[in-house]
Amino acid sequence: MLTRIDHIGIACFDLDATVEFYRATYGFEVHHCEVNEEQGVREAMLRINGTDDGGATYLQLLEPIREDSAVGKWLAKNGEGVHHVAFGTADVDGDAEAIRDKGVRVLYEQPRRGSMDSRITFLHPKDCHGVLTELVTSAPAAEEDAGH
Ligand code: V0V
Ligand code: CO
Repeated sequence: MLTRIDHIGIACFDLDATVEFYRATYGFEVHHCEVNEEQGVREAMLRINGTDDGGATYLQLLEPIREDSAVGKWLAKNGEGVHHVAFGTADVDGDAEAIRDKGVRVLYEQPRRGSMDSRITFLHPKDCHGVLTELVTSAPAAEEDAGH
């Protein structure tokens, strides 16, 4: 079950400048920063608020590290802006399967590694009324699942 918004992914050309904009304008601080080689991004998570399932809601600022990455291609075509919306779930595997059964293209056969050791998958934007949609199980929720 999708229970919350985990993050909004925002594509930018210059991560440091964009981080500074969010800090100076709204007071949002960087909670976590990493390079995800597989996804071709350098990213910063700005934590907006915690949630009662141990997760949180973030803004995810994304700078491509390769022109041919998903974010690099998107930026070249569209410029900076909102790139994807991510819903949080305790069970990304089950929810992805259920959504696939409804005829929506799930881009990965198995969830892959996301920010902060989360497990993520994506739904094709053309099947979601133009919105690239991500499903996320955060690391604490993933550990609880494994313990059950
Ligand atoms: C592409 N399209 C989009 C879109 N990206 N529409 C809405 N939002 C987006 N972000 C549209 C595009 O305008 C085209 O429509 C069509 O889809 C095909 O796009 P394309 O430019 O030919 O590109 P493709 O097909 O090579 O790739 C598109 C997909 C790709 C969605 C398949 O971007 C992908 O695999 N994305 C998932 C991975 C990802 O985005 N990683 C970066 C975030 P027209 O022009 O034909 O009408 S990593 C992340 O979020 C992490 C690590 C995390 O949260 O932890
Ligand atoms: Co994301």
